[in-house]
Amino acid sequence: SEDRIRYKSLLDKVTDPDAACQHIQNGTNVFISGFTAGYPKLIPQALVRRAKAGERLKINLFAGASTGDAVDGVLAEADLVDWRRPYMSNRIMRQKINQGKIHFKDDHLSRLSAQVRDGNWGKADLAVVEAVAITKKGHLIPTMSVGNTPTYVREAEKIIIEISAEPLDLEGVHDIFIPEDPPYRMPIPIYRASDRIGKPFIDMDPNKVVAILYSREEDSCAVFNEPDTVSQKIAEHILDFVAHEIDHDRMPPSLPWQSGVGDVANAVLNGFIENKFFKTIDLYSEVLQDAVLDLIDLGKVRAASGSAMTLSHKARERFYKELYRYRDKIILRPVEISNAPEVIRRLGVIAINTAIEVDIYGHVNSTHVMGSQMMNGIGGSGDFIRNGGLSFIVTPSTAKGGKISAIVPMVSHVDHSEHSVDVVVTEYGLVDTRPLTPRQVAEQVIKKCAHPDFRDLLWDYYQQAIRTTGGHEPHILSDAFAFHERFMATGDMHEG
Ligand code: 0RQ
Repeated sequence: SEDRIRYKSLLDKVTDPDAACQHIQNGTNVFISGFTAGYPKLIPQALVRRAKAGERLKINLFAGASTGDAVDGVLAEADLVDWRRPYMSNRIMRQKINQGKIHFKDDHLSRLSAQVRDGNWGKADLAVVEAVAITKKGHLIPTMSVGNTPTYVREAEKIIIEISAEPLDLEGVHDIFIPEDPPYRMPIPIYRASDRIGKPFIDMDPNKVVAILYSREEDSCAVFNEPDTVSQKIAEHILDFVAHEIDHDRMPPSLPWQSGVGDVANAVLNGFIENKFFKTIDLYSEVLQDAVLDLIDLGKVRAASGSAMTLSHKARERFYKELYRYRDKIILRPVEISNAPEVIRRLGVIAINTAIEVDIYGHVNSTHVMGSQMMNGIGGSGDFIRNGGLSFIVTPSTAKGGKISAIVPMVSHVDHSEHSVDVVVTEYGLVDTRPLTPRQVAEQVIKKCAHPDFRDLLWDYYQQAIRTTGGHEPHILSDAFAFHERFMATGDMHEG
């Protein structure tokens, strides 16, 4: 245990979860580590035990982004959460947010740490963080994510640490840098995805530590499916397009890539494996998934920068076994750095993010099903789409077994606008909107991206809008949501 807690005087803070959990009361603002991975697991379980024993309490829960069922799932189920920020992706939590039982506000992930430092989220009562070790000087070595943890640890009045059994070799993977706050902010000095600008640990005042727990719990990350044909086709369109642009000297060959969450994102990265055109790539992304390890093994990755690693169980074992080899290539940063608009713009990141629906003019809904029901949140998609050098929006052309068209006349909720989106892609094809007027975008998106089943309906709407209303982006306001209304009435966006 002394190789994990090297700051000796903290050894007597080691306790059990139920005792540590007493630092949480009704209304406590709890700021946890975790960004798809690296979240605390013992304290949430202890809270659930208290709820089950009949105690009535609710906390305000702030993380880096989504966490596992072991946090968001169990806490939501036990009605322990009043407020939750930011991004989440748990089914039960989503239900309670949509019922108005959990308060949720969706923020751009890049902005959170600064907002917390400003005090906009309320007092940072307690940070609960997972770490592989506490250094001799009392600093923290995080686990598989960084997220907002550096700021949470700096701002919190009290700190509880869950010491994980993950390999100590993780030391050196992280690059921790907290920028100054405006108006005194200096440039964030990242000029290449591979640049390291900070320290390999999170600065911590050991006097704030109130409890330390030993944990053998593991992250349970969403397992990504093997790419299906739809995802593979979308990935092919993207790689062919970028190769073509590079070939025609319209972009440099070395821009770093960001690939969002989910199956399409993984398929794009898998696409590099066989691809002959792209020899080596840089990743300046948010979450690094399984495919990154394959690409490193093939010598195809120069640097992979992100805020977290979301690995399947199998990939995680492989990563841990040969960390000494992967460690040189992988850099985990605070999310305010991985997603920093300044850096994304400077590096000219090629950004690939998934939409729920896209409209004929290229506006994007990433978050709300049928305009009302929160799915997960905007996450980092806005950070990357708005600031990337080339921004792809991808979606399968249909959802729910073909009953829903992901290309609609007007999006029922807007997260990203036509001004930020460069290229729209489905399995049927791709439209580069940059040289086109909105009317040209509409024509091409309907012809190339929409599912053949929905092309006539979309075309009729568009033609009628031109005839009746006209304008720069013709719309018939009373008809713009007919697709959605039909689905809500009949369970199908097709007509009759
Ligand atoms: O629901 O499983 O209940 O059927 O949405 O859809 O197709 O599994 O795709 O997992 O990639 O999620 C946009 C939600 C896509 C995600 C979204 C339903 C569909 C299914 C999931 P079911 P898929 P994905 C930051 C990256 C925002 C944040 C972001 C997301 C479920 O990618 O949250 O980009 N993005 N972060 O059936 C109704 C439609 C639908 C629909 C899909 N049109 N109508 N339901 N669904 N389309 C940057 C990083 O670097 C990480």
